[in-house]
Amino acid sequence: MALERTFSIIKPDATARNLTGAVNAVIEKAGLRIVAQKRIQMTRAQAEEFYGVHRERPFFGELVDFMISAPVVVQVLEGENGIARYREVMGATNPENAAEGTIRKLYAKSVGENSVHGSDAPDTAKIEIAQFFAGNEIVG
Ligand code: IDP
Repeated sequence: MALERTFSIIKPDATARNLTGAVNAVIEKAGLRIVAQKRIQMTRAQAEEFYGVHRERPFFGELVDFMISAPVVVQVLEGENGIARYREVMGATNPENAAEGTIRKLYAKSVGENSVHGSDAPDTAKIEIAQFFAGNEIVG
């Protein structure tokens, strides 16, 4: 199977607790390669654009405030079946429902402050990667 790329964010709750390396260890052990990575402070406009699909949800304001509350680490991950594989490694959105050994089971604080983002489909992965990385910043 061909390698597939997905977009990942290590969210503010994780960076604030110095868990970037711990999260990356789970990612790498799962066979995904980090082919681009940078630590940034998201602007409100960037967070609103990124989570635009959730604009009408009751938690949208809270989610945007959270995403700009501390730096995040944005990443491109690559692996076989990379999008689905990373969703598996992340675990369920609500850590209470996440499987043992997943990033969210290990580290997430709540359904909102849940440590990581991963793209849910090829078209969104492409859009999300392009929002944060230029082509020459990704080295596979
Ligand atoms: P996902 O991140 O597992 O794909 P989505 O349903 O797409 O989950 O939600 C996007 C993000 O919005 C979640 O990761 C979480 O940070 C936040 N979120 C989802 N549901 C809630 C909620 O009920 N309260 C607060 N934040 C939420």
